This record gives sequence, C-alpha cells and structure tokens, in this order.
Amino acid sequence: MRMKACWSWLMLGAAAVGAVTPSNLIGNVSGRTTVSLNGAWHAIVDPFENGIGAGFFRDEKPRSKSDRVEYSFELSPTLNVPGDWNTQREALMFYEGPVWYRREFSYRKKPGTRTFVQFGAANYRAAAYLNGEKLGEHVGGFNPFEFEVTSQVRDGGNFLIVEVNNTRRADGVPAARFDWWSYGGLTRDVELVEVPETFIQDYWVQLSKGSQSEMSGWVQLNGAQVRQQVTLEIPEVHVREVLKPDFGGLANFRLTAKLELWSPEHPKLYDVILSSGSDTVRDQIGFRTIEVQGTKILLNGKPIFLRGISMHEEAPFRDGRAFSAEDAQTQLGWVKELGCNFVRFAHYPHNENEVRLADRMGLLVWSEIPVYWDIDWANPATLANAQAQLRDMIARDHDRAAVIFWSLSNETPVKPERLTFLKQLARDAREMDPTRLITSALNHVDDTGPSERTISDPMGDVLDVVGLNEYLGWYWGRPEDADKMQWKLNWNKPLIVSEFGGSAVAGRHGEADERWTEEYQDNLFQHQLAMIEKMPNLAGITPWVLMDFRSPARMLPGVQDYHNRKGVISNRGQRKMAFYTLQKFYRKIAESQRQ
Ligand code: GCB
Repeated sequence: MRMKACWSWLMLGAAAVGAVTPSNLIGNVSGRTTVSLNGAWHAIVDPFENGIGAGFFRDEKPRSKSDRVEYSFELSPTLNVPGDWNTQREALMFYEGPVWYRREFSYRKKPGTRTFVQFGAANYRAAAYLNGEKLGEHVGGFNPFEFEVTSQVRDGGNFLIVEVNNTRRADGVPAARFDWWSYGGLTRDVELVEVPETFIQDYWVQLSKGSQSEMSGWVQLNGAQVRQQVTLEIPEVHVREVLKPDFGGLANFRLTAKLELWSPEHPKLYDVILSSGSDTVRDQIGFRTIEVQGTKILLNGKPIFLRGISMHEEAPFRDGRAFSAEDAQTQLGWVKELGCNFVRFAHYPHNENEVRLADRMGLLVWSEIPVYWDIDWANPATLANAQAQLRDMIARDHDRAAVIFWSLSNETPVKPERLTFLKQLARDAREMDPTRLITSALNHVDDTGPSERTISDPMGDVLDVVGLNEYLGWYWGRPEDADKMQWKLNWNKPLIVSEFGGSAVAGRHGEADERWTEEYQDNLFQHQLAMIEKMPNLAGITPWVLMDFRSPARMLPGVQDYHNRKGVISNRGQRKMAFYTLQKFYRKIAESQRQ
C-alpha cells in the first residue's frame, strides 16, 4: 500500500472555517483531559436571525436602566446539550431556523497546554464564538469539528455562544428533501479538550490491504515540535516501535505482528498506546481484512454473507436524535437479537458511541454520507461540502475494524453531472482509505422483461459493492410479484440489497393484503426474502428499517403521524411480525454458514 499522507494535506474544500480539519481524534480517545460542556444551555430562538445584527454573540447586558438590549440569554429558557431542540419543546417540533445557544463556564489555564472546543455534531450550520470573538463556522450535521481556543479562553469566567441553524438548503448535503426529521441543535457532546503543545492529532493503525499480519500506517503530530519521536505500542503482541516524523509531523510505519483477527464471532480489540513528548493516547483497535473477490465479499480471506439491517440515528423509547451510549446499546442490542452480523448506519455518519459499540459487539458497519436523492450536482460548493463530509467521516472512524464500507450516496438520480460528482467522491474515498470497500445504495433499474429487472446504473462501474434499494410490494407491484421476479446485474460484483420493506403500525392486524398491518409487512418480507435468496451475486441484505422514525413526509393520521413506519420494531420497542420472520431467515443462514 502506498503510504498515505495525512488528511491535512488534502485540499478537499472546507466544511469548517477556522476549525482544525479534519476533526477527529483530539478528544475522542482516552488519555486526553476533557471538560464536558454538556448540560443546560440558555437558548434564544431567532426565526429572523436578528442575532447577527444585534450581536447576540457579545451577550450584552443593559448597563443602565435606560439601556436598550433586546435579548437576554438569562431570561431565555434552556435546552439540553446534547439533544435536538425539536423534541425538547413542543413549539420547536417543526422549527427550522437559527437558535443561539449560550453556555458559561469557568476555566483555569494550564501552562504548556493547548485548549480546543470540540462539537460532536451540530445540525446543520454552526457558528461559534468565545467571549464575543468568532471562532469559526461549520457546515454539515453529522461530523465532529473543533476550534482551538488557547488564546481566547480566559482564566476565570468564559461564555461560549453557538448559533445553530437547521434550515434546509437546495445547495446543501442533504438538499431540501429527505425522508427523515431535520433535527436541529447541538446534537452530540460538547467538550473542552486539553492537549500538550505538540500533540498526536491523528493515527492510522490498521492492517495493510490483503495482509493478515502486516500493518502499515501513520501518526500525525500537530504543534511546534513535530519532529519529536513517537512510540507505538501494542503490548499484548509485544509491538514497540519508535518512529521519527518528517518535517510535517507525519511518521509512516510498517510492521508485522501475530494478531488474532477481528470478526463478528471474535471481535478482538487490542490496546494500542501512542506517545510523543508529554502526550499519550490509548485506543482499542481491531484488525481484519476486507476484500472483494468476484461476487464475494471476503472478511479475513473468507467469504461472508452480510446479515444486516438499516437503521437511523433515532432514539428508542423517547423521541429525537439518539446520542448516548444507552441509545446505542438498545438499538444494537436489537440488531444482535435479529441475528445480524452487519448494520447499515443510514443515511449519515452516526454518533461515535454506535460505531465503537459495533466494534466491541462484532457488528460490521456500512457508513454513509447524506448525499441523498437529488442534490445540486453541478455546484462546486455542494461538491466541496460532500467531500468534506466524506473526509470527516473517514477521519473519525478509520481505525474502527467494524467499518467495512464507505457509502457515497443513496438513491441518486442517473444523470451525467451526478456521475461526475460521485466519481470524484469515489476517488477521494479510495485515496484517503485504500483498505475499505466503496458502495452506494442505487435504485435505478431497467424493465428488461415482464418479470425481469436489470440493475444498470452506471455507478455500478465505479463501486466495489453494488447496493440496491428496491421496494417491490410496497411502491410498485404486490408482494407476491416477487415470486416470479428475476434480477440481473451488469457487473461481476457483490450485490447487497440495501433496502426493501413496507410500513406497519405495531399492533395493527388484518389480512395480508391490508396496508399498514403487521400481516402486510410480514407477508412482504416473506416473499422478498424468498426472492432475494435467489438473486445473483447476493452478498448481503439490510432491509428497511430497524425502528420506526420521524419523517415530515409521512403525514397519514392514525397511521404515520409524521413517522415512517417501516420499522420491524416500533419506536416504543414493540417487535412486529416481520421482526421474527427476518430473525428466522437469519438463523437459517447462520446455520447453513456454520455447516
Ligand atoms: C428509500 C430511502 C429511505 C426511505 C425509504 C422509504 O428508498 O432510501 O430513506 O425512508 O425509501 O421508506 O420510502
């Protein structure tokens, strides 16, 4: 494998202005000193964005009784961070626009350290100010970003103000239409992170493509002393390497080790310790290989069938965006209960709790950026935005063994400017990560016979693994039509049926041909699974979807009430009949794979 320069050298267009890009490891590893800024933040809902002109970021107070200051954080109610605003106040459920958040904190500066403020995610645009001074801006709702505040943070009292705006935009990623809720707010953790003056910004510790014992990677330092040596240790296998970074602070390495490989049956993680100067970070990393051979996907050199499910980052039992370790535990617990070895995190990068838990539980992961349906393909700013979101997704999770696919897009229309756009993303992804597989969920098929469909989207030329969303029995035809349907694929590549499904209200029963009943959904699953088993090149499936989720496009009263009901589990945790049908199918497959 060609040694990869660290991301900082890639000029991919910035989704963050003023931030350390790509944002990734500064605070998300153990060994760092962090100060949580989670909790109650005062928040001003500002539909006309008056706060820019009025200077809300200065947090002024009237100095005399005649002074006119037409806003007050103190008098404005609070919102919890992390959390979306929509589900914290009824009046904000449908709100789209700016909200200004303020959090006061006291701080003691430590000599010889640098301080960053890190946001796990803010949907969709954010502008941050510390003590009245602008730190920078960020675009894109699902990736972490951080700003260095070493020179702005004060000994004693500080105030951090963030304007978050979830307004959908035609030139955004995603654009103005999508089938999920545009939850706004500081949706993931916010914290201060203290690091030494020269610190380990990022590292790549993974097996080389195709090798089960050779590791090639790099460590990137940031600071004044970037040529200071770096030590890489994996004590369990007696690895201890001393590395010398180049003038840019990048230290490449290549080593061999006798490793137990990570797999769903044996999700072995090793303690990895990196140290340089006074900085030490510890991580837990698994090692595995992932490749394609003809129509097969090989994990650690052996073919694997991916028994998966798609899921949104939607909180179980309560409403809103999921963010916590408990949310992840509940949802991935259900994924395991279904008998899955694979999960598709649709349609955007999910929070790190989910990815890290997948690593520990032994669930393979499909990770995706929100290039969804139609977007402004010909707009260079939209491309730069998507490139930055791809870069930051890879930056955060490139050391997670669980992640095997980077997905570039979902159900995008076939047209030349879209192909140019997605090809660029594929090139970027392969350059940043030559080890994982590139996929996309496609939905363009040709009618090549009365009961024959051919997957012919030209993106198939570009991908390693073809994803197909087909909704036979729901958006077209009847569930029984699956019995005679034949599928063809234009490439000798693995195929994953990345979506099929139908909606059912948990507890609503009726005949198998009655829409919205559990019986309809279950019947659809039975016919689909029988059809899919016979599909050519089939390497896995991720039916739509684990749990019911909020969607503005789903209005039918008494049935949807602004929820997409295609979950095999309701958002209150009720398992529908289709859950058990899928579970039975996966048991059968797992059994046949054991033999
Ligand atoms: C799709 C989309 C997914 C939708 C789903 C549906 O094809 O990829 O985001 O929610 O269909 O329920 O229609």
